[in-house]
Amino acid sequence: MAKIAFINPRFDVSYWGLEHSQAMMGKRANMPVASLPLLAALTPEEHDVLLIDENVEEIDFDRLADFDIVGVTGMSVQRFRMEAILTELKGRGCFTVVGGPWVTVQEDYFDGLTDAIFIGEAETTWPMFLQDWSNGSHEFRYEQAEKTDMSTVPTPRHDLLKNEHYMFGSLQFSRGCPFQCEFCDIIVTFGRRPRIKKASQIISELEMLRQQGMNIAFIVDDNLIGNKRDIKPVLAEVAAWQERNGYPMAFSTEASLDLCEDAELMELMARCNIQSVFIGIESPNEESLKETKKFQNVREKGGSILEKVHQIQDFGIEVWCGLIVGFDNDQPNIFAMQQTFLKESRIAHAMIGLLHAIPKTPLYDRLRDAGRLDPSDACELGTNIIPLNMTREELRDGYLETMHEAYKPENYFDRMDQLFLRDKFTFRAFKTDYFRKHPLLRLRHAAFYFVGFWVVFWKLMRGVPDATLRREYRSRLFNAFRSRLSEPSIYFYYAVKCAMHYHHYKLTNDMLNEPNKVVSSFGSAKSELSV
Ligand code: B12
Ligand code: SF4
Repeated sequence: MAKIAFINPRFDVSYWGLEHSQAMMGKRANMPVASLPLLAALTPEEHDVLLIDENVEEIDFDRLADFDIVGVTGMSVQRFRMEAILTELKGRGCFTVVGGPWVTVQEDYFDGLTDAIFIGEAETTWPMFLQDWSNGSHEFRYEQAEKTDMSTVPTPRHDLLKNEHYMFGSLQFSRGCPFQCEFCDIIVTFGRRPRIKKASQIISELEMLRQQGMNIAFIVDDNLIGNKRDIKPVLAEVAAWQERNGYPMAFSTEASLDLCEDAELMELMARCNIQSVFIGIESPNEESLKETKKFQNVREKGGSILEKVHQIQDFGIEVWCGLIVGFDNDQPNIFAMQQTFLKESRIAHAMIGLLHAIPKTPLYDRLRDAGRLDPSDACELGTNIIPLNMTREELRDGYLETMHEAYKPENYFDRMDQLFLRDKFTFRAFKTDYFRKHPLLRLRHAAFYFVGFWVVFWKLMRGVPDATLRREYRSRLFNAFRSRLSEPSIYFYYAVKCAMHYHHYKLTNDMLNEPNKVVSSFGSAKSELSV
């Protein structure tokens, strides 16, 4: 029997982390990483497992010195903190192992700090390693010969997480994506053939999340609709579960833009109560999309990107998006193009990022061969790529300017008001037959959202230090309240979006004040390594 701990290192402040809003909402992190509870479930029962998420609790290094194995996970943006934690653990003589997205693509990054590394998925290699370790004959590098058969993945041990500190839970339906974007490491690691869990597995997981008091969850799939045919029956069963249980859960997820082509799929998602989708739109510049092989976003049928986004919104699913600047085909006017696109998109939340090259991707290889990669690990300029049609400083400054424009209150609320007030967006999920036939459920939801609205309103008025912003939120919220009086779900979400705006706004302004500490997808500048 071994004592095993898994650690998820803390994230620096980022667009996604919503750090500036969380404290206001009484939470410590947006969501737990999905790997921790899954690794616990993959560990045979005879071992003791402790999960530590540094985003919600301190790491007790003294206690860890007693553990037989300490595993660390993490993605690129966590690499400096992973390194610091491993250094501290090694200093205390711990046996350490590392897995997850960063070591998968940069295998030698933690050399000297770890006793074993796991490349890619670990459903078979983790139990195999434990067996080897028990026999005293473990290897240094583990990589699965075959991709994980998703129908065998156990229910993650959500019960081992400190769920009360998260805004929402996480769960996974599928892995892999059929597309071929040049910058994407997901297809390098998880492949282009989407693999989906059985509905029964997902339902067990939903039951578990419910037991843990979670009623909102992010479906962490790379692209939920990567295999449209096979995901439909799974969604139908999840929708039936929601109906049987009176819709206890609400979801958001990630999907590709071709979602708009399939009304049946959108209807199933709505019936599951998937309320919003994050879509990688990346660029309104068609040449850049072609360059990066994001062909699914290049206009063929069904209209322009904007029209496709509007179709999904008009159906009743909210759209969030990712935008990238820095492609070879991007000229300095790309920043204005992105701003215009966003303005017309009615999308409130856009994660604007600098193109960066992740090791093992085709983009990385191409730029390395062209001598256009900055090998330095520090990222004062926010990315490791050397752009073609502008200087690195121009790219960084254009990125900051685009973020600034996107989250200026007047621009953000203009997008919100176009969607929610002018065009009267409603969540399709609340208009399905089931909801129509269950007035009591409608009433319960309405009461929940009504109370929720005032709670968030109160938190905003107490938590936002800037009086001008508070005034802006107050007037916007009263306006939303008045315009959508009979639809509490809408003004509740509007209030939540004010809280999110505060995070984006503060993050952007902090970056503008210190441009050499730019926060990006590649991580914020290496700051301090001490534990
Ligand atoms: C869902 C998701 C998000 C969510 C949730 C993130 C979160 N905090 O959990 C959101 C949307 C918030 C998000 C944000 C970001 N993300 Co993200 N995200 C994903 C996505 C699509 C799925 C992650 C997931 O939950 N997978 C399911 C779990 C079960 O899989 P897993 O973590 O890989 O774990 C398995 C193995 O890796 C292994 N394993 C993992 N850890 C360990 C540890 C040990 C010891 C062992 C033995 C094994 C092991 O075992 C598990 C079972 O097989 C991945 C793509 C992907 N498929 O990995 C990108 C990904 C992880 N994200 C990435 C990035 C860069 C980001 C952002 C910086 C934004 C961005 N894209 O620019 C921010 C980070 C900010 C933040 N504070 O979270 C990159 C990381 C690149 C890299 N190679 O390091 C990825 C790979 C995709 C990408 N290229 O954009 N992300
Ligand atoms: S659509 Fe998304 S997940 Fe799929 S290859 Fe492109 S970037 Fe990767």
